[in-house]
Amino acid sequence: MPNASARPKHGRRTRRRRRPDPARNELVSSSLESAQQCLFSQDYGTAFVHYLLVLNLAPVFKDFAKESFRFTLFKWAEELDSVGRIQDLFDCYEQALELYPADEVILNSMGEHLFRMGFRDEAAGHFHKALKLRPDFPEARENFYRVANWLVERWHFLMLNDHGRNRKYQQAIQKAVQNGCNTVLDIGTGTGILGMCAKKAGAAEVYACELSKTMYELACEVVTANGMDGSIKILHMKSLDMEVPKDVPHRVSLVVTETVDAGLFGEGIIESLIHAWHHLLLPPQRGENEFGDRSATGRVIPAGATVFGMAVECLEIRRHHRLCVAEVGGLSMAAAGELRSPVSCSSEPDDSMEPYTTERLSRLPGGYKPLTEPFTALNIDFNNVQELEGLSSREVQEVRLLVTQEGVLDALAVWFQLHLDEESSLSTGPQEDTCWEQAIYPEHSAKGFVLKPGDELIVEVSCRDAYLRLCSVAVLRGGHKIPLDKHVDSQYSGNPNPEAELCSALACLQTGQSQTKDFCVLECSEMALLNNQEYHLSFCVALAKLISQLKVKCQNQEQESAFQSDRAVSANCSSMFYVLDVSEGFSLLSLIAAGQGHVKAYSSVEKTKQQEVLKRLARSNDISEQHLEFWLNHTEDEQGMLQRPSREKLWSAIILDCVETCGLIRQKLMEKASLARCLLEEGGRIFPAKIVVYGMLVESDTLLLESAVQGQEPTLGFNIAPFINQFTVPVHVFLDFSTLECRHLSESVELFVLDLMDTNANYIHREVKLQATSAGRVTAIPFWYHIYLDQEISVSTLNQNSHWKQAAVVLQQPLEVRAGEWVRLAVKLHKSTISISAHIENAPGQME
Ligand code: 44T
Repeated sequence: MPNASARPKHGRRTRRRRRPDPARNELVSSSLESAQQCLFSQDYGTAFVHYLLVLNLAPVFKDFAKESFRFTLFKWAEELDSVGRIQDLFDCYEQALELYPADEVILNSMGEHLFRMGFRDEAAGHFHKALKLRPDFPEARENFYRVANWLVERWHFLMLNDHGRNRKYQQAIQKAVQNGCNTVLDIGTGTGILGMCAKKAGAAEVYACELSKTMYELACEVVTANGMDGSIKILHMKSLDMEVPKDVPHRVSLVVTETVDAGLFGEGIIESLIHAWHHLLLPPQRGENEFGDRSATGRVIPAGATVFGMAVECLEIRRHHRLCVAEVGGLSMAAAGELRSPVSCSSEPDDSMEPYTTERLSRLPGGYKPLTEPFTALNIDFNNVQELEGLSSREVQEVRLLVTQEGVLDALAVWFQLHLDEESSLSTGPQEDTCWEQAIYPEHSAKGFVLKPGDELIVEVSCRDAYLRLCSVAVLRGGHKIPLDKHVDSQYSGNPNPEAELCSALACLQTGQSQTKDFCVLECSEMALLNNQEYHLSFCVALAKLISQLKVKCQNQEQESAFQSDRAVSANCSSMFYVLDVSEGFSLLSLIAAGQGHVKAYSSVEKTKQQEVLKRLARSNDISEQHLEFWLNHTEDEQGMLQRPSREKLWSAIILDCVETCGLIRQKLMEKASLARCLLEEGGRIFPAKIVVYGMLVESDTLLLESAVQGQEPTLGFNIAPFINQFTVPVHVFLDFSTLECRHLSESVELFVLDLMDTNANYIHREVKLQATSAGRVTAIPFWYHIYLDQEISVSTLNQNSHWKQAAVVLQQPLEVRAGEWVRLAVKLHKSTISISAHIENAPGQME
């Protein structure tokens, strides 16, 4: 990775006064002149090299040349980016930062490149640095807010606000230290809290490691602020890379860790503990009082865990992981082939698949129905290294679950109890009042399989690649075994038609496809979008309306010109209308457009498998393949995306994807809309035409707990909040407003209108007054959108079947309101980021 902090070492030599050197001065001034000339003639690469030479030889020019140098850098980087010279691009930024290590504009811009390349952590670090250098730098602030979630994940706030969890860990650590565990290692220390607990409990030596750079730096700050910087040694490394005596002088008697995710093993706790037992911990205690001297043995907090599972019916999970509809926007989906979400734990291992996703079951819209009693999937002793090592080689275990309620098998939900020691444990179960989410293993293969009371569900439990895997394989009903997975079917029960099996295997060999992987993967949000019939129907109707209007217009024009010129006109109306769909990811809208007739539609779907699905659907829905093109197959790079088709034709409609699944307006939406408008034929339209943003005043403690460490009380007596709260962001995303625990303090109100057909009509700042309907503390303003395809047809991102989540502005200071009181909201839109501040309106105001 580019190392932006590399700085030239300023030795004594640079401080000594230089004697005038005419040759050098000559070189500097001629290079400076060349740099300016090259800049003028837009030869940015050469200009950049000249500037580098000038500024390295004559740092006195740094102030003078700063603006032009930055401009040159950004232009040159753009060019390098467009031709894919990524390493060169980052090399240039590094050279620039060596010259200007504290230049927030360069840092921010490098962050943007890093982000686009997928280096989110590094990007976030750059934005953070830029913002520290200039806190009022709006671009860096906006970028930082967009990525802060990656730097310091939101669950840190939840965990620090979870007093029950904090206290239990503290007590367990205290007890262990009092019982003789004198040397402690905190693996994955986060803010440093567990390490500090050990020190406070009286441990003689405390070590901590943390692999995230940001968290490591944060832990150092926190430990220093609590006066423990001399007594806790924090290492920025993965525990797996630690060695005795290089990193820790000798083996320790206690490892404390909370490196567990909702699926228990996702943060690599098994691997970390196996390594710790082999390299970092004293040998475990074997039996009671064998050695008498407890300090010579090692142990782990938590001591172990029990994992539970349960089969559930849940529509919300179903619509994010399986295709549930037979028809979408007038298209039959029968020929789509198998579509899967990227979360799968099926019998074929596939690295691109995550075995589980996470949800807080209690907050799922529409709730869930347990179909079985909870069962114990696994018991694991963290103090037994043989058991830890045996996990991955352990046989697949088959568990039989008695079905207690009738319902569709949609997923297996998993949670666990973390046994801190013999006495105390934490539970992440769906019924508990904790911050924990549950792991969800969605069901793919058993499309809509209805379980009945008395059935037995056979679940395979295994541990592969250090993940716990759960897979429903079959149902026992009335003495018969009904397999749930067709691959399992052919593997275990023998195929009833071996000839067909052979043919299909041969076909796969010829096409180079693996037989078992012949499905198309869609993101969960893409799957939910496919299942959203209302959305597609709205587009279908709006598109049909537009095309018929354009046809009428065309006919009128034809008649008119025929009348005027009194001769046959080359009939244009029978020719095509062009529709471009620039939706992100998988979208059926181009196909829906093509289905209108006389439409040639261009899709932006990039992935080959997804293109194949669209082609199959075109064929099966009697849409000529010639009416569907893949736009990105025609253009070299993304920048060419919004160009007109090669022939002299303008677009009749351009479909823009304007709201991200997380609930925010897409970045650069307005720029795209302006560009798109220039490419429309007369009477052509952009879909959507406008977006109206709605919001509401709410009181929600849940949102506060996710946004910052709350309250004035120090956390377990430690001063942590001010440090981690630097990473608070004002806008929360991926909310489910329908299940958010909150009190509504006002009606919903129109906050903002974004007109995409006339961007000049947009304001960037608006004041909205609204009346509190009841008394309370306004802590947040959730917002959502009505997306108007035309004057009449709109879709709301708040709909029950929406693939969109909602976002909310969390106020820095809660605002106390009385019923009937007026609140003034200042709503700002900077680029595509909404910010809102709220004030009590003293004199009763009028609605705008
Ligand atoms: N999320 C829980 C996971 N680490 C919690 O870098 C529960 C999620 C969650 N450092 C909603 C609610 C909740 N060596 O900072 C991280 C990580 C670090 C290591 C050094 C290692 N081998 C590791 C492994 C991980 O440990 C920290 C905590 S891990 C995740 C904990 C509230 N959504």
